[in-house]
Amino acid sequence: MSKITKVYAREILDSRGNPTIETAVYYQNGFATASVPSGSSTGKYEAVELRDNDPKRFMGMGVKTAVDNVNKILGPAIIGMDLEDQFAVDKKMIDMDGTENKSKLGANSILSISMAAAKAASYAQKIPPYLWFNKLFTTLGGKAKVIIPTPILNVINGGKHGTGNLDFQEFQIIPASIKNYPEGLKACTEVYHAIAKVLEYRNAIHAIGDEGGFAPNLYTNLDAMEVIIQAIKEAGYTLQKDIFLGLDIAPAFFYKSGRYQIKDVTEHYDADKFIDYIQKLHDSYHLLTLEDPLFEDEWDKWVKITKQLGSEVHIIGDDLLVTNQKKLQRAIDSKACNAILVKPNQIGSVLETLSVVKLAKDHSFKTVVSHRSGETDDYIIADFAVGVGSDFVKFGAPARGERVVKYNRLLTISYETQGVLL
Ligand code: 2PG
Ligand code: MG
Repeated sequence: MSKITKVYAREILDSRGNPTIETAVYYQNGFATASVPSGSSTGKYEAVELRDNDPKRFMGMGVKTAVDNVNKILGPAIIGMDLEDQFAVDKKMIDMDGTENKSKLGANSILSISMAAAKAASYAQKIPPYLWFNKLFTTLGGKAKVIIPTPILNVINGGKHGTGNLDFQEFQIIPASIKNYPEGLKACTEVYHAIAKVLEYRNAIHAIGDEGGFAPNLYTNLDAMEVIIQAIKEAGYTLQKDIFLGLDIAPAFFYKSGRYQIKDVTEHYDADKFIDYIQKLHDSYHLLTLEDPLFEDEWDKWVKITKQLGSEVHIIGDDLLVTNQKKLQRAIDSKACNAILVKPNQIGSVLETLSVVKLAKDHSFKTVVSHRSGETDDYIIADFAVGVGSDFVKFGAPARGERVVKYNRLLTISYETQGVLL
């Protein structure tokens, strides 16, 4: 047993230059830190990320209140607790907050301690964090093999993460799951570089968006799909053999007055017509994954699209489910989707994130452990994903430090689990 001896938080910056929280959890012989990411295309029902809203600091984006909540309220309350009793530590903090959405003490405050505690517990036991997450998951009754998930790489950034002229948020490539992880990552990275060349050739600006993917000045979503297909060919790979396509539609960006308003067509679609449009898109591009195809409140229409496409495509609920067990249960009961995006900061603790993954797996939902668009250089979600045996991970493009640190962590784990020491 290792006792928690000290907890200390501070304000740091995320990849967008906004403040976020980093917390160190100490035990007798050491400490570990964890930092919390932040979304921009957030789901309406996510747990609350506490911001100071003080216009004099960081345009209101400061997190000093969250830092104080750790240093003055949550930290002191868990000192002396057993570091290896993650669930007791998490439950204590959840109870202290006492709200459904962590609006009192903040999901960012609670998660920063929760993740740092998990990391510290693995250090204390001299095992890698992914093995510790695996043990925690098994203790909850979950079944998971320690495997490297298949990466979903976001190579073209539109919607809120791009420059604004592509409606869909993420245009993704996914290596075939038969490829081992280093091979798959290599193939997707080569395609990423080929996209830059294709965009250059087309005279399209190829600046980088929030998640490291290109944010080109193309005008239609279909143009972006075609650019990727050309790049796959030019990099020497075959679509649907080596590389598959995925999308995060994230319609909150273009869903206005109850209509889906995309630039590809002049008509403003209702949900039924938008489903027809997506069906055609799938007929042409054979999507492997489709995240948030519809707005998060149109549950009935989610049921319809899953009935229509769910046997061929992983229909992933992100803003729909916000890593929330109750919402996931509703999706399981109503068959509103068949896969879940898992973002620890949407719910705010390791315990609740593990529980969501368990519920998903118990009902054969695919899982995708995901970063946020505002990230830090913390790699811990890579270990989490391996530990729970997630089917997929989504960490952005194979570029920018805060994204590659997670892909590189998976490389380290994949060598380590094959017995190759670095
Ligand atoms: C998403 C995420 C991550 P954000 O919608 O899936 O890619 O974006 O972190 O801005 O919510
Ligand atoms: Mg999403």
